Amino acid sequence: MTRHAEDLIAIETRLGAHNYKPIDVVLERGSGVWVWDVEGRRYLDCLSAYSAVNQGHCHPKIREAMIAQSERLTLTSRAFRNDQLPLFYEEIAALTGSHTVLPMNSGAEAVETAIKAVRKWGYEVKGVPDGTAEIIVARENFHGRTLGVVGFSTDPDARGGFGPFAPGFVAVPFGDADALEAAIGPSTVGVLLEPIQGEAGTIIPPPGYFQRVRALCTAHAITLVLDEIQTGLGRTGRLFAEEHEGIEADVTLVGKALSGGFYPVSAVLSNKEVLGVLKPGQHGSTFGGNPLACAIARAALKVLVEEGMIENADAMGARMKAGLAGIRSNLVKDVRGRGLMLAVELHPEVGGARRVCEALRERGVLAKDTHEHTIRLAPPLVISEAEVDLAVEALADALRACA
Ligand code: IF1
Repeated sequence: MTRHAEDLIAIETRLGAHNYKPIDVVLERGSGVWVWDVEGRRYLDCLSAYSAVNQGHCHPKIREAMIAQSERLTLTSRAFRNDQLPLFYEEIAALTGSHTVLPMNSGAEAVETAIKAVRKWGYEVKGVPDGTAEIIVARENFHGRTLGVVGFSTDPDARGGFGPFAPGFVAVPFGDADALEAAIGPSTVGVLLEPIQGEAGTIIPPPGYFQRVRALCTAHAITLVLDEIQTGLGRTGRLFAEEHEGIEADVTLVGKALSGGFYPVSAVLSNKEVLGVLKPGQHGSTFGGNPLACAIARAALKVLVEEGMIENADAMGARMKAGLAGIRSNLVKDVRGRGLMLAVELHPEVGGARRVCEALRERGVLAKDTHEHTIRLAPPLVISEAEVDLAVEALADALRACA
């Protein structure tokens, strides 16, 4: 007996914690850029699970790798070695030019790992007095939901009611290199930034910002950590968003699309100096680096590169951005983004991006509002020209309906 959407939603409402307010579409199947709800309606997914399914839903080659590995070995813990982890290391290091890799599961865990490593590096290598390490972050940041991470959020919803929090973080306006410079002190060990702020509304910093941040970090012996959990792995039309800025981070965080959406896999990519401070017993995770995760991540990276998804994101992103910019609607205030990480910001008096997302859903396109006035558009990187045009037309029509 199949259960209807209303029944399933009612169960969720009755039994689940209400820490989300999803659009009321109950999905049961996905393939490439398409997802289907329990009533058999098809939608073009323009969220990609917040960029975790860059490779498209249920990519057959990743699925194959997952099934094959699940028939052999799934979990050993790091008490023993497994035959997939070294190959994952080898392949991700070659692809990204990293010297040391530390595998975790969720994005927030990768962020926590980086904070721990950078602090320890600060004490042991930089020589900062014990217990004083400071990390500079950006206002309106989003790096996950753990206590350590929400402690340096500036979003009242993300942090309100959850304190007390760990000290050692300083928040400065994103995109303002002078403010960042002014915040540097003798105990500054790290700077942690998103290359493009996602949750804040797809905020691209002014040209030259990251070049100055990079130079400041180098001059003051500060570790530059870029959270590429959302922007990385092809989303912006490059392997990493840092390439748009012509800089290289000291530590890069990846997650989400590292598994193509099959399984939580994240990693800290770094030079030897920073991750080198972690010695046996000082950090770990039961599931981090397990053979199933590694086999999935290897396949996810392979298809991303071999199937030209990064180049496609660049080309289709340009097409989509031009299409969005061409929408004639006085509701639209701004269209911005890089590659397939795009956003349409509405004039505040329109009455909310949520309404437009509901109208989009009725037109067979799924997108998510953020910060009330912004609609995020981030389809899987395998999207075609015709599908880009379809999404743009649906948005134009939804905006007409909401006008
Ligand atoms: C949710 C947002 C996106 C991230 C960056 C780390 C993490 C994320 C740059 C943590 C996670 C998510 C989590 C998801 C919503 C989502 C999100 F709207 F909240 F901001 F993508 F835009 N760094 N982002 O974007 O990774 O621990 O979740 O694996 O529902 O909270 P995680």
